[in-house]
Amino acid sequence: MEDKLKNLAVQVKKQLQQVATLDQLNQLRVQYLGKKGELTAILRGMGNLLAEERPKIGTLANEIRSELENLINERTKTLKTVAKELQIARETIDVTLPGKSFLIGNKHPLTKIQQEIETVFLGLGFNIAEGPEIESDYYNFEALNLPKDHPARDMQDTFFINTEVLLRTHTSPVQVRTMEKTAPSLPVKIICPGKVYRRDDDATHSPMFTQIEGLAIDQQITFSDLKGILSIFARQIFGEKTKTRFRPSYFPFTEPSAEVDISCVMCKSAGCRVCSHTGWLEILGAGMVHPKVLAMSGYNPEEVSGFAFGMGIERIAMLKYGIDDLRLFYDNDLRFLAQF
Ligand code: 2NL
Repeated sequence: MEDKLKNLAVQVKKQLQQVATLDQLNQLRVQYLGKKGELTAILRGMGNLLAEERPKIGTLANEIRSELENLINERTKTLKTVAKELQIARETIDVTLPGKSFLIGNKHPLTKIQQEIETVFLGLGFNIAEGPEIESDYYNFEALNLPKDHPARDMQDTFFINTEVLLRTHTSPVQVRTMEKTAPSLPVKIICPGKVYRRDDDATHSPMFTQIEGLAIDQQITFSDLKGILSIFARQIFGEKTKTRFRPSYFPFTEPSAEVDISCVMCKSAGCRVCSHTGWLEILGAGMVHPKVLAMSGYNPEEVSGFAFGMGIERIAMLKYGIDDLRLFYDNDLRFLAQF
């Protein structure tokens, strides 16, 4: 038994010298040390030994086993290093191959237009104000001269959370909050960008859309100031040749009120499908702040006056870029978004 073990060790060491690959080495390991290997088979035969011989043979067998394991492991390491070095030596790097390009993102078209509009008004001395999207009935409606049973509330089909709390239907509540905080100081010159919510859903209406409203309050603010500011805005966003037109309209929070059109950017007023052959495109609503609205927020309508306007950013972006379906802004399809 002892001889058998020693012979086996010699045999393995000899074979180990000749091993050239990791595969061969693994075969050797299985052949001798594996579950069905030769050393394992010898150990199984120990049952037939005399009791007094067993410890000696057992110790020897374990010694040989660990010696062989160590030798095989060492050889594995060496072979792996050699293999790696060979691979590195063979590998050549082609420095003329084009690099891996990766996709650089761009601003969402709505963000882009919003920032362009903000830049125009910042240049005209306005500040940016923000406020909550979940509002009270008071700030969204009451303070804007829209009492509870006012029929004009129907113009804005609203998501109510309960009878007093709702998703804001416009960013006017931010302006009301700003007036409350500022009064009786003057002036107030702010724009309020942000998400608003109305129960609407088709190619030109979304239950969530983005609005920018503007408000200017001071002594002797007139309708001429409104016309001047909005004409500059239209020219800066749609091009220097853009004309503006003010039509009478109605909003409960302004008096008088107007709807503002620009000369059609598609056909330069020649008449086309986009402007329904009128030569004009409606871009926003505006007016002089209603005296009741001024009074409710802490200003004396006998002493101060102001103008206000509101526009949908989606609509401005659709007209500027010639987009016919508003839902494209929210689909997150890169084929659309990467164009801006
Ligand atoms: C539109 C029209 C408008 C206002 C918004 C406003 C705000 C205050 C007081 C008075 Cl605090 N007015 N905002 C005024 C006129 C029109 O929006 O078509 N928006 C999409």
